[in-house]
Amino acid sequence: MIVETLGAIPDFRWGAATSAYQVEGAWNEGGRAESIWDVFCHSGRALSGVTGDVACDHYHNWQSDLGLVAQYGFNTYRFSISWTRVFPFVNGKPTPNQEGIDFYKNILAELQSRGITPMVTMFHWDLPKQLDWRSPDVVDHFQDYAKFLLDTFPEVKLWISVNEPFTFCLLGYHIGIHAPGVRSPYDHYKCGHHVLLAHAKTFDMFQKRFSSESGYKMGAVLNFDFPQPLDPTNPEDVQSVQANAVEQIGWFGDPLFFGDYPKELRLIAGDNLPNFTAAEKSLLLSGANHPMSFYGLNTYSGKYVSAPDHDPLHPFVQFWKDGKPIGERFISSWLYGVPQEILHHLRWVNNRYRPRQIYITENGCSDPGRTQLEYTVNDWYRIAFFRDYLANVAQAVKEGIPVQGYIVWSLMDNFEWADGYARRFGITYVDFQTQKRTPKLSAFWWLHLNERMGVPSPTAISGVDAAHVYK
Ligand code: PNW
Repeated sequence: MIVETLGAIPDFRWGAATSAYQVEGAWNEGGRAESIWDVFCHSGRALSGVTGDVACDHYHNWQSDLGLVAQYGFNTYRFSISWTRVFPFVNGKPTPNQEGIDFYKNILAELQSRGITPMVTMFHWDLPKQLDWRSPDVVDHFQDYAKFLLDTFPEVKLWISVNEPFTFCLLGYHIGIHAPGVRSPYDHYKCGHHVLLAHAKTFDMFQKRFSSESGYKMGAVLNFDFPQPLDPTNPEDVQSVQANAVEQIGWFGDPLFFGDYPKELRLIAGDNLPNFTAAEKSLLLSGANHPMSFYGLNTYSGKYVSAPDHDPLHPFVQFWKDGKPIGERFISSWLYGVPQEILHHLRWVNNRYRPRQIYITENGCSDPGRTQLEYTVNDWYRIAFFRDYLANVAQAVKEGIPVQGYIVWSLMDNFEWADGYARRFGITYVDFQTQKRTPKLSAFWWLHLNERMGVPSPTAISGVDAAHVYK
């Protein structure tokens, strides 16, 4: 069903993803300035005090890393641009940095020569250390940066404004386990407010510049792990599923598609949830209910929700029931494989917002246990994860949901934020001592699937072709 259904969709994007801070390293090379993640890690706040200073050293290995994308048969590569590499603050003023620009120009040229479409994220969490998402001036800074990117990289047609605001606002400004490490009761709402305005202003600028026929598209990436009611016969537990989706997806989706926050979120957050001015509301609505060319959907796990206090608005989240986990357990504490959640998730987003198109911009898993090479390269569990999630994506497509792409997280093992290097999401194993890359079994599976799917084979250059990975 996967091949018949998804393989039949014209111009479907099959890809693998990375993000700048997680793979590049070279934190102080080529005129790159510091981001909030440099500051956070240098103060020892990621797991075991590790940093992204070197990570996968992709800054020096980019060419062979792009070779992997081609070898695995993908037609799309999703990556992010490091804001502080291309547009750092110099003497207090954001200034283009030619060396940084050249780094991405080379990547884009290589992708083009291999026939791989770039999908570029403007912001994947590495904010310049001079900025703070709680402060209103970040909105104009983001827009200036976005305009600079559109001017500088006209060869990129698929853009993502922001990646997972739910995660970086919550973990960065409320729970404090991500940069900038702020622990506060309500600051995540300020962060979210400015992210929403930053996307809306940027998309408005984008739409005025590129007609919908031009092939240029911009989306925002929202993430959620769709729950099941702990007790499906209890109406309050059932209601808490809806409440949880509204509070997490609706926090961002409702202002963008409907012009304001969901009323449920206001009930929870009260005056701590900022208000949009009339001008901001009309900006939000100026997209005529289409505030993005595509909805970028990231998803990983399942979970149970319940309303033990008879209050579905404050659901209780758990992963176990009757002594059994909800799905296959992975080493990331929040990750349980529940393939049908992606179908429920897609249905919910499609019913509520009717986006023009949906790209699954991230889906994947870490390992169930041991992370040594001998064990993890035989990642049959990752193959099963992809297979079962994709079957549910195919079902969504059969139901008429406009899914237009599926991007694997991740092309290779990398710096997994607060979890450092102890969680490996790659389809390529990375030895962080030697920087050697080893394709995992799942990479071979993807090559096979991409071939069966009829994904046009990306051009092999430098004498490297798909057969190379079998050696
Ligand atoms: C996403 N959580 O992050 C990001 O977009 C990626 O950069 C990341 O590597 C990937 O998912 C895997 O984690 C998340 O704690 C980070 O629930 C943490 C959480 C969720 C998503």
